[in-house]
Amino acid sequence: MKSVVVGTAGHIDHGKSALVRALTGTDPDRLKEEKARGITIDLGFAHTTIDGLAVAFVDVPGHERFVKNMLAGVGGIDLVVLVVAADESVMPQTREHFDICRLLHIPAGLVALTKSDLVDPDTLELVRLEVHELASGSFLEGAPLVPVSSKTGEGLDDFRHALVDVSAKVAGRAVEGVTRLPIDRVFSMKGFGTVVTGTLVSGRIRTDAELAVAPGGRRVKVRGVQVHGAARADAVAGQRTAVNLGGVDVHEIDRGQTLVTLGAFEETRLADAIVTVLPDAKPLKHGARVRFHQGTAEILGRVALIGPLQARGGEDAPGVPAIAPGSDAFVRLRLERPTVLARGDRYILRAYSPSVTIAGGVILDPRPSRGAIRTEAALARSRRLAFDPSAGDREQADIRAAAVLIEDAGAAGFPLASMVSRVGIDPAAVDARVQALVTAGDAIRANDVLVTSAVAEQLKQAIAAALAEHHRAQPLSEGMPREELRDRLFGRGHPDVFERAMADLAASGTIGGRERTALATHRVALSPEEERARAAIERAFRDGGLRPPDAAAIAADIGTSAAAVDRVLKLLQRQKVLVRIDTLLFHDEALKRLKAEVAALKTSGGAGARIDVAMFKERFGVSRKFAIPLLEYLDRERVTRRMGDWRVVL
Ligand SMILES: Nc1nc2c(ncn2[C@@H]2O[C@H](COP(=O)(O)OP(=O)(O)OP(=O)(O)O)[C@@H](O)[C@H]2O)c(=O)[nH]1
Ligand SMILES: [Mg+2]
Repeated sequence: MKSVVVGTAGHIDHGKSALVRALTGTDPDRLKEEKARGITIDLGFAHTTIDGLAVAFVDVPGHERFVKNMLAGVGGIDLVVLVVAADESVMPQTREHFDICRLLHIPAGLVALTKSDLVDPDTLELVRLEVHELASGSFLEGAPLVPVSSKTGEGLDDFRHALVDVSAKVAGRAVEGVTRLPIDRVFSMKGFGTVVTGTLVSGRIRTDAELAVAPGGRRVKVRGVQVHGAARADAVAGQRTAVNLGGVDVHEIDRGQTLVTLGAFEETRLADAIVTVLPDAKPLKHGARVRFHQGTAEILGRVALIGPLQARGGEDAPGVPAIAPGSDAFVRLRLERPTVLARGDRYILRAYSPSVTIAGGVILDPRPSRGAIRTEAALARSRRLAFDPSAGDREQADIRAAAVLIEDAGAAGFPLASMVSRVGIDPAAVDARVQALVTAGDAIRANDVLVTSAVAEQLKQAIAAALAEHHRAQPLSEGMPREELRDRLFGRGHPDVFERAMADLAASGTIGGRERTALATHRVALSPEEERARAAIERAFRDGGLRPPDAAAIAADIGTSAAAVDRVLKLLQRQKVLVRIDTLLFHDEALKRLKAEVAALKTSGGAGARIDVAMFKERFGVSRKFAIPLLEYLDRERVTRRMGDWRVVL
């Protein structure tokens, strides 16, 4: 069954609650005080089925003091019923609620001319004209305008038909997206515990699911789900939903928090956005203190002006002092408390005092990094992030925005996971969008992060330059240890980005080496003196076999400096020509031969399978000074195993 969430809107006493009651049989005014005073104070809820369409109503208060409650209800609605009493016509909160709906880009709606029983046809016609004028040029232009009387029931059937017609044009919501339920009510139910309600704006909620309450990140378990007053296995986007939560007390949750998929959102206190200032508001000044309304949350904050959407009259000025009524601009919102936001979210701004609605808009980047905003660069960045909120297809704009955020991230990389909340891409579409960015050359993927091609290129150049410098300074070194190279170049970058650059450099044949990384063109360059030393040293160690020579003696013999001999000895060790055992150096060939000969003792059988120090000394013609370290070396190499005074050949 298709379901829609319908919000009421309109001036106080115009018959919003009475209409909902007439349509559903439920009085949405549930508070004692509401019944006593005959006005709506907080949100009310009721549901019904019309021609196979499940309709959930969110009834809002008309009183100007309770607009903040109205705002908590209007966030998730699919369509609005603008209620105008025929005996009073358009009044201040008719306009304010209507403005809010426009700023929030509520996609569809219709108008109920209530209390039709109280007026004559001429008056009704006059009200009709006034509503026409109000709606012209808006999403309500051409919308059904239905006279009704909740008292006599006249017009209710026409209204139901009109409501079904309008609902048919409402697009469904992202059922497969991340779960997001802005909480509008929290209460405790005997035998159940904590229950929260709200309009599920995306994703689904299953019984037994683990979710988080954000901000705060509190983990909760879904014990049960209700839609339209009936228990369900799950609720899907677009439904009014009641969720019974385990693991949390009713006092630990408030309206304004959101029930979300674990880990899907990062909390934020900064957001870049487009703002539209209402025509009859005062100019919105840089630094103005405002009330920010999004979802069911109201948060105090300040507005910083980045600049106009488009350059005007050839003049492009970042950091304008104020936004004129009726125009729009790029702003950075600085909030006094954290919340969860996604690109594409609509919001409303009300003045701090008196609290009247002054502006609204759409979030472009819910987690910008701090930094100067009243600059040409910040303005240019905002323009690249912008999209037309009334255009349905955001794909191209979102890919453009992703490119900006990937640029912002630099070498730290932009996590793929942020494509969902920061770019507003449906999780199911992330892979395709990433592929588009990679194909277009806007990004390079390194495991789970993205960087720009420019950053990847810079990093590769920096690696090559660092290696070239290393080779110049230490020509006898075969290269730099990988870790040292990474620490040197990449203190603040993402390790996967470094690995990707290294892999690319290796694949293109620019670098090589295993334990140490070197430019492929690098050859260990010996000076003539070093070359002479190398040849002499290698010969001396090869000839020495298991009785290697003293390095200092060689230096004296061939008349090279001790420093050159030292460098050559290190080189030969790195090249594994010489092998260090304790304080001694042996030629690798001598050790290999030794291992083979000892191992061969086993196959010759008999007592040969065992050996002690004396036998070893005699057999290999070495003194104790060499015999002990060599035998221990053989133990380590698992050629022999020590058993008391003996060693068994393995
Ligand atoms: N004669 C007549 N009276 C109506 C009609 N609809 C509502 N009323 C009366 O108008 C008064 C206000 O109606 P509500 O439905 O509470 O108005 P509301 O728009 O919900 O008011 P708030 O929620 O406080 O903004 C009540 O006394 C209703 O009985 C109607 O169609 N005809
Ligand atoms: Mg009411």
